[in-house]
Amino acid sequence: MKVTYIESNIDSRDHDIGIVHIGLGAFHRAHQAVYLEKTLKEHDGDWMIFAANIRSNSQLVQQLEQASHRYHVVEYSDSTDATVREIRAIKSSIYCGDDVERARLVAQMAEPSTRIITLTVTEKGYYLSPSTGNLLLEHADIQHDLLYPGRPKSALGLILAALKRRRSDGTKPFTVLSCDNMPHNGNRTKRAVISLAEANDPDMAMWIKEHVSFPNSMVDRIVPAATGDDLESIYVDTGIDDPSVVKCEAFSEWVVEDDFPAGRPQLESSGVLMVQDVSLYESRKLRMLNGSHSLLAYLGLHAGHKTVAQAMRDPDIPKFLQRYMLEEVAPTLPDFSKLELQKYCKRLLVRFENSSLQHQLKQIAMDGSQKLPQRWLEGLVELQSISRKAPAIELGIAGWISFISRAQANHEIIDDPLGSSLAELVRSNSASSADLVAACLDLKEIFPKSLSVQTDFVDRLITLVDCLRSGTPVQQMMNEYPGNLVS
Ligand code: CS2
Repeated sequence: MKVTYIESNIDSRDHDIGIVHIGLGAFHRAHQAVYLEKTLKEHDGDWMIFAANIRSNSQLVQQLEQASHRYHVVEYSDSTDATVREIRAIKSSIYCGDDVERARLVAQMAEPSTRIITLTVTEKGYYLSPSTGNLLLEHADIQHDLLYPGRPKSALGLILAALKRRRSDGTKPFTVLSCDNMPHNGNRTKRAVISLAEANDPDMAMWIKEHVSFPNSMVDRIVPAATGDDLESIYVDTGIDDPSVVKCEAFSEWVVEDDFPAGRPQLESSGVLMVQDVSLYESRKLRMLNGSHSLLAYLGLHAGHKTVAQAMRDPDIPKFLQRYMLEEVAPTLPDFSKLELQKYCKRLLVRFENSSLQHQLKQIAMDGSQKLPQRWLEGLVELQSISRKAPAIELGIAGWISFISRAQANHEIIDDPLGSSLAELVRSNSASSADLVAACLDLKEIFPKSLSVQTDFVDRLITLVDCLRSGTPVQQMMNEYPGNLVS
């Protein structure tokens, strides 16, 4: 393997903290922190990161502390080339396992020098109904933050507490930048924070509406969760022995709406695209990349594959993905030319083939209830409104239904915030595919009502679920559907 090593030249004594990040996972370390690393290499400025984990992983924080927050990102172009980057953009980190640590985090967020809060808390960390985008006021974590606004646990509650502090201190608000895979992620975060405030402090809600900016952004880099085996193979490939190392693909993209009243780092210099409106980039990425990923996950697992690259070696799968992207996503993206989308699709297929990543399909299959609406369902409704068929999306939905049904039958935990209700739903309806499909489509949190009343659509889904559950090879279904299998 040809390895290129890029050293960091950041001296943390030269830069103060300007960004508080919540969600110190692999994605943050391999995406935003790399952009900041590149920016700080070229420009002065107090834009180092204070990174917090509010859910899990005290071990990572300890490891980073022991290494003075120096870690490595290994970018694999393919199986022959890798670039190792030394990263020092994170100045400090915290694991918020209790109220004392959370108070420390809020204090850092309330510091006048903190001008941006960034988030990678995954879709479920926003406590929004995936289908309507409304705040889940009944959720236990939100109930907790409503009852104890001075001791919040959720990212939303922490942001609200810090904004209140800044307001009463007379400090200008920070900008809140969501870096999660949701459509209009900034607007959604704004709605979530304002809804939380409205529930017990309407005046504060109004203040946020008027004064706080929540730009939308599109983030893209494939960063699989690292396992023990990965650490071993990274060591073999690159000689890097670092417990906090992250591996990812070479490709990276970040498109951000340029609305940072409190100031921002010169992110353009590191390749970030600063734009007025991110929505085009966002739908293309969510539907083409993430939509294909979810197809790979549910149908690839069904076909017996474990990783994305393995599934891509199954000749029927890339052909099917290409059809999905060009025939079922492209018509919903009229602002891009056919050629642009063909190129984007081709590039994605190459990215998925990267066998060094060992990207587990199981990881992508997680949290389906949070992902399906923006990846497939919004597009599906748009296709239906222009009378276009969506066989790949329909097979994908059937794949998800059979995935949860298989998991329940095998007594596996369905890794999803709705996991226990999904398991219960499968338990009560598994005798008949028709009942199972009806009960799934009835899940208002996920599926728009318009779907469950279309008898043709429902019938096709029942047939597909039946075939998957009775062992019809998924490759055969990809090739036959919609031609022969159902009319
Ligand atoms: C993946 C994403 O796990 C998933 O759901 O689809 O994490 C994907 O790898 C990234 O969005 C790529 O930018």
